Amino acid sequence: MFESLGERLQATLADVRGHGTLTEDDINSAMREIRLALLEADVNFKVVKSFTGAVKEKALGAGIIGQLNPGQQVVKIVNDELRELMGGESTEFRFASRPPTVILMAGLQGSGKTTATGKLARYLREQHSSAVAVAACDVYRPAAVQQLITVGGQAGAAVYEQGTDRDPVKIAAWARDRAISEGKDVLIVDTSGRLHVDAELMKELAEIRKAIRPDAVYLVVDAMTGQDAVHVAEQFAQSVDFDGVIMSKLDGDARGGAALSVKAVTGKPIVFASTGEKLDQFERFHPDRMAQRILGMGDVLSLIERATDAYDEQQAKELERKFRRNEFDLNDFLEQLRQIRRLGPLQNLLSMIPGMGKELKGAKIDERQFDRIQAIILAMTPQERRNPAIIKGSRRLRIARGSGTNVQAVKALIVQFEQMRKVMRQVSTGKMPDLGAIMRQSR
Ligand SMILES: Nc1nc2c(ncn2[C@@H]2O[C@H](COP(=O)(O)OP(=O)(O)O)[C@@H](O)[C@H]2O)c(=O)[nH]1
Ligand SMILES: [Mg+2]
Repeated sequence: MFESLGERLQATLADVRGHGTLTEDDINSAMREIRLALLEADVNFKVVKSFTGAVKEKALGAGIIGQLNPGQQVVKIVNDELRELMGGESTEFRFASRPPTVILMAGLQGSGKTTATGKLARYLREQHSSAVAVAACDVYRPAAVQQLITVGGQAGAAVYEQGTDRDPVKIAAWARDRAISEGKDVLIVDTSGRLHVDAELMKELAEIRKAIRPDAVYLVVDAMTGQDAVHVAEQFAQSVDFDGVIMSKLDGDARGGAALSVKAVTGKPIVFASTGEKLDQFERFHPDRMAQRILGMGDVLSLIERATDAYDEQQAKELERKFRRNEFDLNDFLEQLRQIRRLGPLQNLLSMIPGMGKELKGAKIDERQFDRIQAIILAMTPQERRNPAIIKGSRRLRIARGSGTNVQAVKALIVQFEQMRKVMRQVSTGKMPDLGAIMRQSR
């Protein structure tokens, strides 16, 4: 996301940073570059104007002309202004004082509402252990109900639906009562969209809103539509109104304009960002980290947060103990693999590390290799996983068949696992492994 905007801004700022001293002309020409980069990223032109105006004013006002290291100060000013542009502070998901917290999803058809409903349900279950229900109020397309049943199920949410023959306002009210009686923490109401903002859609949303009195209305907008997304948000803000934006499809070739303009134009913050079709490609939106990401400072904070989610200290200690006693087995290994995968696609993970983004753009990580390893381990008996040394001839063949791989792959996995175990054991007992010997072995 934001690749070309990021590259252009980074190039401009690298240029500014390279100057020992800065003249007003230097700043003017940097502002021109920044303005072009933002316009090209489809940022609203009024927003661009006020943005570059603010940066310039601060840069000149900071008295940096002629000073040492003025370039870095400009980078900081741009970073701070980008953050403010996107709303400054990140917006918390707020629970109602009395459950269920009711969320109403709104947005045009295809904006990503149903997907975001599933993602938000999953997020709340994972991050807050919430009992979540989702309600199917898009009754205009039979496939929409089915889609919510699918994603809701994947997200581990209860799906409240009454098919397509009922008034969506009635379904919403029914779902709310049911969420209360079933003691749910959160109810997320998925609604139908239209291809364009129209009076009928607004009326229906207003009626649903009146019937269920949601604690928050989230507008889902498609980042790939750039300025159109912002325009849609503006229209919603004027009629139904909403509390926050879920920016979808920030992956792919989203140029960033929508994400950068929507707060300034509508006054509503982006609460969540959706970055792919999979349910776990969803995160809280942090303006500060997003600014750093655009400027290529790497989203280190985001990375750390995700890493600690999936891996707690307790487990680390337990692991170390196992290594020391040589009790680490293939079950533990499988768990480790799952932990890594829970962090999301490796490609995403790597792009968050500062300086890595560009270099890895061309590289493809073969995620299927992980699937193969998992499949092999899963095809083993518990006994074999505890003690892979017993896996010989016929067992190897059975595992290869069971996992849809071949004997070589099974063999290689076991050899590599044994080597890793040996190294980890030496490390954890304080003995330095003989790396040279390991390299020779694995050739
Ligand atoms: N690449 C990408 N696709 C998405 C994202 N969110 C939704 N989609 C896709 O966009 C299409 C429309 O999404 P859907 O949730 O059905 O939109 P709705 O009509 O608003 O409910 C589907 O094909 C989704 O898989 C996202 O963050 N990234
Ligand atoms: Mg839908």
